[in-house]
Amino acid sequence: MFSKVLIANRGEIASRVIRTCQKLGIKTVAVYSEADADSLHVKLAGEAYLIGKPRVNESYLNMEKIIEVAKQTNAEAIHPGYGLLSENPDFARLCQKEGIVFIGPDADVIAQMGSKIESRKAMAEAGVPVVPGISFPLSNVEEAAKTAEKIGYPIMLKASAGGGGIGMQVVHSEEELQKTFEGNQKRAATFFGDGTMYMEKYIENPRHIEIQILADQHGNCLYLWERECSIQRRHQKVVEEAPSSFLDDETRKKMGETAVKAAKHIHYTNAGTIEFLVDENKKFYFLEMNTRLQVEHPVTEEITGLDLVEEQLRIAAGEVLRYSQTDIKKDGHAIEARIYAEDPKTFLPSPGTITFFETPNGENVRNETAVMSGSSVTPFYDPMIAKLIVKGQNRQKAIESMLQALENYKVEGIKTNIPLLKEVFSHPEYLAGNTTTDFINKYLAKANIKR
Ligand code: MV4
Repeated sequence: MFSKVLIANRGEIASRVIRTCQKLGIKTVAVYSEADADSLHVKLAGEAYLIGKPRVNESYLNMEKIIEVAKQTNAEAIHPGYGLLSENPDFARLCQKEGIVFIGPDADVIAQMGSKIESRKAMAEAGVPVVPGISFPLSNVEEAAKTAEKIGYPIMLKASAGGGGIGMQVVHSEEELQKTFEGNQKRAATFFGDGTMYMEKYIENPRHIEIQILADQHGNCLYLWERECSIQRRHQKVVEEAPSSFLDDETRKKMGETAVKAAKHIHYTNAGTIEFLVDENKKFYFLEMNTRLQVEHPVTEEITGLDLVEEQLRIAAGEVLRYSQTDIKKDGHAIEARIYAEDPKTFLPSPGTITFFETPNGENVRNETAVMSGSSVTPFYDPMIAKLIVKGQNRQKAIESMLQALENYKVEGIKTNIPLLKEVFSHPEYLAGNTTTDFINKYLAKANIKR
C-alpha cells in the first residue's frame, strides 16, 4: 500500500478521500487555491500546498504544478476525486511518465471512454446493448438526414466529445435537423474543441440507472449493484438512490453482468460506472462510462458496506480484490440528496458567506461536506456544498428519514435547494417510484414559481 497520497481536488470529495487515507494509515497531501486557504481539506490533510489563483485553470487544473508538489512531497500516488483532472487522459499519462500512480484506470481507457463514438464501438463489440444508432462521425447535414431516415425520427443528435447536454438535441423531423445540425456541431467544436457528431434513436422518458464496478489489475471484476439517478435538472443530478425501485432482480443481475462484461472487454481497472438508459419496458442500453469515482458513490457504500475509496487505493496499489461476486451484499435502501448553493426560484448559483451551518445527525444519516459556519461559497467552483445521505430498511423508511433530516438541516447566509428537495421527497409521484428523467420539469416546474 502507498505511504503517501496527494489529493488533486477540493471540497467534500477531497475531505472524503483524506478520511479513508487516514483510516488506512496513509499520509495525505492537499493542494489548494487562494480561494481555499481556509478550507476543510487543507486542515484535514497532513500537508497542504498553495498551487495558484482561485480559477481552476490556474490551480486545480494545473497538471505540472500538481505533479511538482507530488514529487517534492514524495507522494507515490494521486487521487483525482471527481471532475477537474479525474477524466483527463493527459494527466493520467503525465502521472505515469513521472512515475506517480494515477488512482484510476489507464490513460488510454480514459481516452477511449471519453469519446462517445469510440465507447459505443467498444461496447457493441463486447456484446453490450447500445442505443440503436450509428458509431461513426456524421460528416454533413445530408449524411445526417439519410441516417435519421434509416433510424427513424425522433432521433437524438449528440456530440462525440459531449457532456452536460451540450451539442445534444432531440430532433423530430428532417426540417428540424436541417435547421439545427450545424449549430450543434459548432457548439460542440467551441466547447470541446471537437465538433464530431453522431446520432441515436431517441428513447422517451428513460430512467438513468448506472452500475458501479470495481476491477483489479489481475483480471477480477465485480459489480456493486446499481444507482438510480433519474432526478436531475439540466443534466445536474439532484437525488440518487440505491437500489433502483424500478428494477427486478433478474434485470438487475443482467445489467450487473453486462457491466462486468463491458469492463473486462476494455481491460478496465479501478472503480468505474457504466451508465444505462432504461426504457419503460426495462430494456437497457449503454449510454456512457464514467472512469472515475462518482459524486453519488456513497449510496452504493451504504447498501454494500464497502468503502469505495479504500477499494480504489488497494486496486491502484496492485492488490487483488478481496471479494467475489457472491460476497457483495445489498442491504436496505440508501438515498443521497445534493445540497446546492443556489436560488430555489431561479436555480442560479447563490454565492456568499455561510453564517450558520448545522447538519442533521442520526444513526441513519451521513453527511459529506467541506463547509461550516463562516465558510464562503465562491463563484469559482461547483455550487454543490454538501451531500446528505440516509439509509433505511426499505425505500419508504429512507424517504421518511430524508424528510426528517432535511427538516433539521440549517444553512443561513446563502440560499440552497433544500426547499426543492423537500418537495421532491414529499411528492406522491416520487413516493410511487415514478422517477423518470423529466421529473423536476414535469412535477415541480409550476411549484418553482412560488418557491
Ligand atoms: C439520451 C436520451 C434519450 N435517448 N439518448 C443526457 C445526458 C447525456 N449524456 C445523455 N443524455 C440522454 N441521452 C437517447 N438516445 C436522454 C438523455 C437524457 C438524460 C439521460 C440521463 C439522465 C438525464 C437525462 C435528461 C435528459 C435527457
